[in-house]
Amino acid sequence: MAFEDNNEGIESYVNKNVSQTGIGIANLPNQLHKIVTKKGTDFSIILVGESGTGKTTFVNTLFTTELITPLDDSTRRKKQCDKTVDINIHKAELEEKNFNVKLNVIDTPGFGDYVDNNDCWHPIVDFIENQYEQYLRQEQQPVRKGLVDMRVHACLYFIRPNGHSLKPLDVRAMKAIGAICNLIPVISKADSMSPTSLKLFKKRILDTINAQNIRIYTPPVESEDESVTSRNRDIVSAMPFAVIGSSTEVVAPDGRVVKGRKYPWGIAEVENDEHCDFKKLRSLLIRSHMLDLINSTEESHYDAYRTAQMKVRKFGEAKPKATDNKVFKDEEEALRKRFTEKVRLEENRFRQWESKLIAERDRLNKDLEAEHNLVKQLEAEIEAVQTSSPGNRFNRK
Ligand SMILES: Nc1nc2c(ncn2[C@@H]2O[C@H](COP(=O)(O)OP(=O)(O)OP(=O)(O)O)[C@@H](O)[C@H]2O)c(=O)[nH]1
Ligand SMILES: [Mg+2]
Repeated sequence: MAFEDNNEGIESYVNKNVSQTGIGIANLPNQLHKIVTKKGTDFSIILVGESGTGKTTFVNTLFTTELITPLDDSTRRKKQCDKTVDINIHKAELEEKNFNVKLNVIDTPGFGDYVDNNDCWHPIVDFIENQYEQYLRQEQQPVRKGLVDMRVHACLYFIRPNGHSLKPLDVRAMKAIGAICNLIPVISKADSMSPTSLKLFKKRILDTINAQNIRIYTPPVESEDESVTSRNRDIVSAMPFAVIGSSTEVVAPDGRVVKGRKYPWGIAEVENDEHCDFKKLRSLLIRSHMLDLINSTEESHYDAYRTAQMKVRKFGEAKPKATDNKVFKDEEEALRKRFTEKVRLEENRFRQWESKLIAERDRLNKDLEAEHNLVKQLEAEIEAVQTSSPGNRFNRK
């Protein structure tokens, strides 16, 4: 049965039997002491990274099926006018040797595509927190059977293989996302770099991650089994994972048919540890550390969210809107006070100015009246002088 993808929201589950060789989820019951095999588990991965970094190709390679339809390269950047990051959820139910995984792959096309990418990771952070919130609300219901668990267990952050280091956008987005879920940095298109420059690039990225205090997922290494410990060491030492994505089969010089990319100079193999870390990342995600990703989400990230919410909310109370936020309210109140104070001061200044003007007008009016009276008086005097004068021709008869 073919997978469907849905650009508008959640779609119904599609049953899928993974290819005969399988992808390794059958190993999960060995790790899962707590999760009942029959019930299976929910597992959600979010893909973040700039357009064209190879997110879709990687996921389709990982699950050996076209889980997400890739965009046409010629139209990839045409949706820049939308100005928002899309959140597309692709659901699939994977079955392998009677073990079920309800897989949710959350794709985020549009990330970092615009001229102004300020805060473009906010919808992603909101999405992750909303899943915690929805789970929290369900947990608080009297009947908790059939909980829908869409909590994100891993965020694969795709880094463009530019050879320098993380871009400021990457640093800010990774900081915000790493603080709330298991962040796994991934260098895409490893075949576009030489082994030496890839090594240097990885080092620079790790240095930036440390310098900027970005929290990334660090898988537990120690185990009672020495071979497991050594495999885990191998996985950790490869971080940040450099991957090659390709669902195409090519023929290697020695005749093997492998997943890879064919170049005039040779073949870049997906599942070859000499060429990239695909196998290590796949192992971490769906073979060796799926349980740890699920547990750390539950015990660390979700628990931190739950604790933070319980400090500011009563039991069963809805999550406050951004505008109900106490900090926001305090700021609004302070702003209102400042505004009122400013208006009051301006009003006072205006009133003083007005009364000054009135006083000045009154003073001028009084002066005018006095001048007017003086003129009248002088006129009367002139008239008196004229009538009483002997030379006045009107007095001669
Ligand atoms: N050389 C090389 N090209 C790759 C690799 N992975 C993907 N590509 C190519 O890169 C282009 C983009 O790949 P997508 O998987 O569609 O990228 P995306 O990150 O999903 O892009 P958006 O959906 O636009 O966000 C395609 O032409 C792929 O064939 C890789 O490992 N190496
Ligand atoms: Mg894509």
